[in-house]
Amino acid sequence: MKKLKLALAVIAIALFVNCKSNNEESIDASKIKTEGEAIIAELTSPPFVPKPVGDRPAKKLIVNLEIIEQEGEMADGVKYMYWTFGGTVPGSFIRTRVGDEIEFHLKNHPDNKLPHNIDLHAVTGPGGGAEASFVAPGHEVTFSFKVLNPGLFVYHCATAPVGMHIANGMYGLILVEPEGGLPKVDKEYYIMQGDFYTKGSYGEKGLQPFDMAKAIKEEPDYVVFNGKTGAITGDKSLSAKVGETVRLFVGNGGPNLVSSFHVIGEIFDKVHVEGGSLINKNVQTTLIPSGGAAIVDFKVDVPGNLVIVDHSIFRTFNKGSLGILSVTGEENKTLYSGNQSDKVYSPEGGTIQTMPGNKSASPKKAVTLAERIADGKSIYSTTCYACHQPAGEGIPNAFPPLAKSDYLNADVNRAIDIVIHGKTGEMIVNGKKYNSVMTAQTLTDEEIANVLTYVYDSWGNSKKEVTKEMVEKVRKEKK
Ligand code: HEC
Ligand SMILES: [Cu+2]
Repeated sequence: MKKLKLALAVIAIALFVNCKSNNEESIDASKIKTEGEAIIAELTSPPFVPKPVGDRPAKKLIVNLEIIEQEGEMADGVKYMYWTFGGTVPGSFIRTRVGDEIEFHLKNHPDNKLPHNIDLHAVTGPGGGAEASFVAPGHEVTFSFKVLNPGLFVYHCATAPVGMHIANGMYGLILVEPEGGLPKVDKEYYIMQGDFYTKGSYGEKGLQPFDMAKAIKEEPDYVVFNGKTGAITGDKSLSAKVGETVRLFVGNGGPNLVSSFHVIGEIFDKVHVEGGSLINKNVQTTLIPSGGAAIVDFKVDVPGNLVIVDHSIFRTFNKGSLGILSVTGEENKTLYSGNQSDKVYSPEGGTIQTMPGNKSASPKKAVTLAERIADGKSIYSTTCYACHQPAGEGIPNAFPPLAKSDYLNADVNRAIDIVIHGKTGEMIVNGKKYNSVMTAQTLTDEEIANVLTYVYDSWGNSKKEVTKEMVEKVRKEKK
């Protein structure tokens, strides 16, 4: 009997402690009083976010958001008529804290053609504000709400046809920080995924109208971060230094697709699952529903380009959902060594012993030019062709052509360097702009010589022979 009582007491204490740790959630935010003068909310364009709220008290916060319908560029040479909150896709980032009273001014620019409104998922009230905020071109509406729940929330237009307004870019994020703010980090960025439906297929030039039939079938031509391909690559890449903590506020505007959000070469230390208060740790890929969000925190420990993707990976390589977080700083060979050794693997037990690191013992040494080309062809068909295509024709806007490539033919050392080290950033091949990522190829110098000789010998290229010595030289010069 005594034992039973003791057990019950332990359970009771455990429950009590448990309740206490969830206390943060049970504060009645509707009772938080605002203090001092009203302030005007700082709004930012992606990929930037306003300053953290820190320990400021709850306030009356005035948000001025302007709707602008304007033509923009979806991809190189591909124009699209975007409908925006604040002139960008996603719309301006709004940062608040629990208990703030928001006085929301929604302005519809007089040059716009259509009425719009806003549904903020952070609003407790009918339509998330949509009913109160319906606004015609040349008008401004005002409505107010108190933010009660901490978290990262999507806002979007909810004017009929709702799907079309969202598909044209009318979404963004509003962050409600808890009392005292989120834990401090070194870098914060704003990313939002969206799917787009155009009359022409991926990469087709000119002004592309919205395609309702494709939207209904949920077959987008573009799946992108921040409204267009390449919005966060090349010189627009996100950046951080080794040792810094990074926080990404990630939203998914949809209208249709769910995002399998992943950063290649990183593990999320912390994820606010679905943008709420539940924290998951040590996450590889986090699912972000359409109309949902997540906050992901991680520390960057080694330098390099981290590739931000929707891991439904055809979207990344063929529809545009690719971004870069460029990390600079000191290498740490204990955390990541890079390629340490690449030697001949012979399951039957080879008779030729290979010295570690001595790549010249590769048995595939070509003697004649014909042998070099034959070996290069087989390397090409296993290593390069998935991206550059069987006849070197490439894929428009994704992978540049190697066939009759002016870029390739102009500079052999540059081509060797690209195959050794990979390449990212803008390049122009045969008059077309590419801004993507080619991963470094782990090939021996001999193999690189052979595959490039094959490429130079094929498809109307300039018929150069690339030798192992040439590759070695580039490897030494461009470490
Ligand atoms: C994962 C896809 C991928 C693979 C595999 C790949 N490449 Fe690339 N390659 C690219 C991309 C993307 C670019 C453009 C990079 C940029 O935009 O900065 C590129 C650019 C190039 C260029 C310069 C541009 C041009 O068209 O002349 C050469 C040369 C090249 N690659 C050769 C190769 C060779 C040879 C191989 C095989 C050993 C190979 N690539 C494998 C994706 C790939
Ligand atoms: Cu709208």
